[in-house]
Amino acid sequence: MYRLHDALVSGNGYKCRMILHHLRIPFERIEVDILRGGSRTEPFSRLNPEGRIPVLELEDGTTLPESNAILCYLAEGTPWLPTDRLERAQVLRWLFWEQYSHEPNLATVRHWVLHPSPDEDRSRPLPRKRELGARALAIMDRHLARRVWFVGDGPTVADLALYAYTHVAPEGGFDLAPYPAVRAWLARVAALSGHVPIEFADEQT
Ligand SMILES: N[C@@H](CCC(=O)N[C@@H](CS)C(=O)NCC(=O)O)C(=O)O
Repeated sequence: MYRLHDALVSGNGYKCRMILHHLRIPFERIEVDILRGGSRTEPFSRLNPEGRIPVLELEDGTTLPESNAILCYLAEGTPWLPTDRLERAQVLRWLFWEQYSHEPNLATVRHWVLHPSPDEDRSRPLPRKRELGARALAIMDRHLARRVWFVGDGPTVADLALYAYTHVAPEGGFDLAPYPAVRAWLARVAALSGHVPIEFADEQT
């Protein structure tokens, strides 16, 4: 059975929980206390030298870090990852974009707001992060204005990857009111059968 090294607060972990539930894949979930350095230990560095969750551990002990790589691995051979060359490349385009232009702004601001640090002054980088986060939401809104899903005719891992930190963006102070297409798409993703909320801890066994 798969093991997912995970943290319920994490949107990156949530992406993996979502696809596992959608595909009804049994897994064991291991909660890592990332807020107290639980992923920065020597034993954990053998799972992921980067010291971060999520990490998917296969039955033979092979480990796969990086949420979007985990999404692709699990979705292979299912409609969640298209086989058509261009559609698959478009999915990858949104997964790479999420990691470069979306998550570093929306997820980081949410983390800073929910878990203020006494040791780090984040007031200087915060306005720029907010600006870039709003820009990412505007790009999504424009893309979704005439589309139901990010790529093709059905939901793919691109939708799951982008849903994870978009739906909790208000926790970081982002107002979704100016992005009606994003709000309608969030509702569509949440209405999919097999969808689970972010802090849903149950495993599939
Ligand atoms: N690019 C990675 C980012 C993973 C990441 O940032 N993980 C965070 C939780 S969302 C973490 O483990 N933080 C704990 C730490 O850095 O010590 C992915 O998409 O999986």
